[in-house]
Amino acid sequence: MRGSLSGTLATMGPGVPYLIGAKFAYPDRPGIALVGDGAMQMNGMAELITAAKYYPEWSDPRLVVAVLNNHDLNQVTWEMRAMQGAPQFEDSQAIPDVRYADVAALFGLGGVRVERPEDVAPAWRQALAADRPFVIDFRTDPAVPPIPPHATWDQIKASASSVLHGDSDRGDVVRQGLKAKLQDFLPGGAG
Ligand SMILES: Cc1ncc(C[n+]2csc(CCOP(=O)(O)OP(=O)(O)O)c2C)c(N)n1
Ligand SMILES: [Mg+2]
Repeated sequence: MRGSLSGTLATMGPGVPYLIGAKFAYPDRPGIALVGDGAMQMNGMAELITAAKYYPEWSDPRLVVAVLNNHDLNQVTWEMRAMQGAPQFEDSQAIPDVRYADVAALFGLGGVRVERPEDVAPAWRQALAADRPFVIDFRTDPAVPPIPPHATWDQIKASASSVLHGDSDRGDVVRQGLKAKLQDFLPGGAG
């Protein structure tokens, strides 16, 4: 299995185009893109038109786009919390909900919206059984910290300070942060 990532600059937008490129290189294999909702709004939705145009040429038509729909430019929200102790600045960070599965349907593709944990596995099964490109719209929680377990003391201190400075998500941030820390100590946890 091969993965590609525009990692050094965390570039938004390559996910769906990279996947379309991968499908031209390996038209006989299924391909999956994991994309943020901000990136999906930036160019991913338009690239679905490209996928719709070319998939009939691929021997395996499976191209799955999984959108992590947290209504937020979340990596930067967390960067501001961890580096500057700044509470979420909604005017620049919040982005609107879009029904990505409905957009896929508009282009003649498959799609489903997932709002409950028990619907995650069935959605993947549906996407991987589809006879055409498929979009899974996962509603996700912007309060789950993407910070790895080896966060530095300064980053932890700055994140805590953003909560004290009135972050609009502060209750959820504290709850999700504690949950992640507890999982470190449980058998099978990430720790
Ligand atoms: C083209 C581009 N524009 C802006 C940025 C700065 N940036 C990095 S991550 C990010 C937010 C990404 O939001 P989203 O796609 O919704 O993913 P999330 O972090 O919420 O999972 C931004 C604005 C970037 N890396 N690349
Ligand atoms: Mg997002």
